[in-house]
Amino acid sequence: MTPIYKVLINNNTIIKPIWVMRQAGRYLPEFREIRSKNPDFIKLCLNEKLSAEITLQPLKRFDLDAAIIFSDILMLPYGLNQKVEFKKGIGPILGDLDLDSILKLNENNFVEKLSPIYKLVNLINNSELTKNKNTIGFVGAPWTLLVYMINQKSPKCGLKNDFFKDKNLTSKILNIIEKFLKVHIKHQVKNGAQIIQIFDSWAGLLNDKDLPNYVYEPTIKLVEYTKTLNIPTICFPKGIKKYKDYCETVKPDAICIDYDVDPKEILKNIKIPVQGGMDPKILLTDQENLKKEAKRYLEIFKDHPYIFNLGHGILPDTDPEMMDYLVKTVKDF
Ligand code: 1CP
Repeated sequence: MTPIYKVLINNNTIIKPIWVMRQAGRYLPEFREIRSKNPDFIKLCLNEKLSAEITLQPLKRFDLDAAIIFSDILMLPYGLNQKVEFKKGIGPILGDLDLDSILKLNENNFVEKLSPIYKLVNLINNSELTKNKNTIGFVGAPWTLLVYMINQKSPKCGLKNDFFKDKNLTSKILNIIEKFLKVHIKHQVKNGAQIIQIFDSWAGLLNDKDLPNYVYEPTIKLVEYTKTLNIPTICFPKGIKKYKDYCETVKPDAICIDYDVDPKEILKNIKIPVQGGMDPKILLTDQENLKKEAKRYLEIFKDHPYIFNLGHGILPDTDPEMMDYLVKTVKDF
């Protein structure tokens, strides 16, 4: 059994496996090299050979316990025929949403459009580099995808004023998102994804009273669906305050925590395996500080099933040497 499965399935508290969100990405010069020759990010995600190479880049450098497929949560709206572009310095820009055409879309067209992603999962799962390691597939949570699809750009500067105006429209879109997320999960699993992480990067935009409707209920359906495939889920509801409530309601196999939550509170209140937490900015400081912070998390979760990770994606300015030092620190613990 892989180290991460030991934690997720057997609740092993002795080993502390590690993988890092955005481990394949802009902090690696070998990634930037491929990226500079491939200005169209969506096309890059649909090139399974290059995506596989990118996915495996961090595994060639560091002793990580999982590969997370190089893809994006916004491949879902792309698969639903909403235009998605990534603009340098701005981020994602999405086209207008055509509900009628989305309602007419069938599963086969969607799977056909995203088929390179499923081929990518297969390539990763069959690589020598992922032996005794897990292949992690992922999706955006329904709420976070709804945010991008309706807002049409990053909500970094807030949501459109009329975001919640048409409740009928939001509920219809949520249903469509949920339906196709299940399809997307099914095909990743069919091709060898052994864990599904659900990224709810914008859960923190909601008031507590709106969490059940937009976050809990739609996510429960995905977690339950993934359970029927015998695959564990890790949920990352970034920015929420009520992690205990979330875990008791959504019941994922593990919870990924962000850097704003107090890990001691989590330890006290949460029974399921925990992942992540350390602030990615720590990797921009020095080795001594990095070791101290990494050990703080490892000490706190010493007797709890814990997968080491950061509290959000590794930052593009990170020195790969610091990542190396982090992985070694965790492995030596
Ligand atoms: O070179 C570039 O400019 C591309 C940057 C980039 C990368 C490396 C984007 C654009 N996506 C990715 C890959 C990616 N996205 C992965 C790869 C696997 C890995 O972790 O190594 C994953 C898991 C994602 C997931 C993702 N995409 C999330 C959820 C996690 C998170 O960071 O909160 C989100 C919100 C996105 C949307 C997105 N894609 C890209 C950007 C810059 C963004 C965020 C835009 C915003 O600020 O709203």
